[in-house]
Amino acid sequence: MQNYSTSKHAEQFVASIGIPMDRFITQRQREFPYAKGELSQLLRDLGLAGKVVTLSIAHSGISGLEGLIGGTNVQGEEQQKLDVVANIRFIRALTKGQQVCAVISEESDELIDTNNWHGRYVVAIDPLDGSSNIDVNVSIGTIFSIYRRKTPVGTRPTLEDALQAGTEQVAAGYIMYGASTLLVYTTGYGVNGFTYNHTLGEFILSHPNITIPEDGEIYSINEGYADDFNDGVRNYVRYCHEKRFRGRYIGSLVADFHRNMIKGGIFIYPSTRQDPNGKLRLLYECNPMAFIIEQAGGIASNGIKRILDIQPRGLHQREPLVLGSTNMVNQFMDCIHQNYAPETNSEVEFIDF
Ligand code: P6P
Repeated sequence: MQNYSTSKHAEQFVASIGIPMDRFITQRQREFPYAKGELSQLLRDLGLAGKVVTLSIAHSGISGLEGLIGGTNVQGEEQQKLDVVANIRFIRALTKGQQVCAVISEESDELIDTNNWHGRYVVAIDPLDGSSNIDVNVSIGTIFSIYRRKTPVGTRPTLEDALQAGTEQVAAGYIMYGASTLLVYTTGYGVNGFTYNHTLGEFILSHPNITIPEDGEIYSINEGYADDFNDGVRNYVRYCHEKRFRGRYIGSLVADFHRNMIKGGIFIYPSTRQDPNGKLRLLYECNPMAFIIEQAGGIASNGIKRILDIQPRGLHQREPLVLGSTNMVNQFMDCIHQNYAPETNSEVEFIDF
């Protein structure tokens, strides 16, 4: 995967604010000589589902869609009514679009076969991340990751199509449902953000070629788990206190991530007593956010490995996650490694940070 985010190539494609996402995608079709428009269609399908979910969220308080549905998902997490609605909407949009042969969803235990066996793509998705914040009107989001299938077109999709390293992503993005609905995505040629115009019913380019400041003063970590932190994490948090950095933690990954990418900052979800491998899922949370942050000029790691280099072992595999401004992540890694003796633990997949 080529990283064009900081190259001249990406700057050549900085389009003008105000153009519709459809025209932006078409203009950049030239970046994908191998594609015949399927990826563009796939991005439009995701945008369509995002428009529908925007309406569901906006009216949830008056349409009885707030609150718990009374069940749990495969993760054992309580499902909000809107979790289920969003899952249905995105799977239906991807299925009808016919570009996707399989979906990995936070809300579904197994790989979802869309019966589009001629579809050339696979999508990993968290249909509505941070949904526990719906009832208190905090920004939440959809996170997606797009891969080309590995198995032959026309055959049944398998786990080989799903368990691909993050470096194999052809696109990744999120839709944040907040003060405005914002769709941010990358295809490996920089990061661009589109604001939903309800009147036109279109996503309009509002944040061309997003780059993260290499330094920042915002740190995002749930200090409620401080007693679980190892010495390295504890030392870094102490460093942030000494520097009088600003603690900002909403408990909604998309919102914390987006703010830190725009302003500069670091997001950390370490291993905790409850989640020894970290809470966030590799395929549909860590990988897409890692692809985006690298394309914006930042870093994403699990404490020892680049997130995008991790070979997944399971659909819902969790990883510790640290990502954000280069200088801040490097300072964090210094704290972690000062408390780590690689020669005694070199075979581990990640530092238990
Ligand atoms: P905690 C939401 O449930 C989520 O998956 C992410 O959006 C968020 O960053 C994280 O969990 C918050 O977890 O344990 O701090 O409440």
